[in-house]
Amino acid sequence: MSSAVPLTADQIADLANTLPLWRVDDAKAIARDFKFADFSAAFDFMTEVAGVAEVMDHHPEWSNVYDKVSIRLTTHDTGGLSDKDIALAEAVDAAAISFKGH
Ligand code: H2B
Repeated sequence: MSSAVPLTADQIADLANTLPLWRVDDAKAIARDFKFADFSAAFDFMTEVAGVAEVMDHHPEWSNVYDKVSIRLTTHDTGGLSDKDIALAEAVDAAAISFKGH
């Protein structure tokens, strides 16, 4: 598994354009909140993301309350944002499209 490459300051400043659905948390993490039709849909979404995270060997910090899922992405190995957070965020965005009601 390739090691994570930290984002540059320019890449972090450009996240509003490259990942417009995510907010940047103190230049250290990105976060996005989801709302689904019900708990079942939320958990199905989490199951799909969990599979992607395992394949990527890059894992979200997240929480679930009934139909809501909050995801925060940061790279523990580098202590900040890396290319792996962008890749996982893109995969999360793609997974979310297939779920209605968020
Ligand atoms: N996930 C996240 N979010 N950050 C990491 O630094 C990280 C990870 N490192 N998943 C991976 C696992 C590392 O611990 C393993 C050994 O590859």
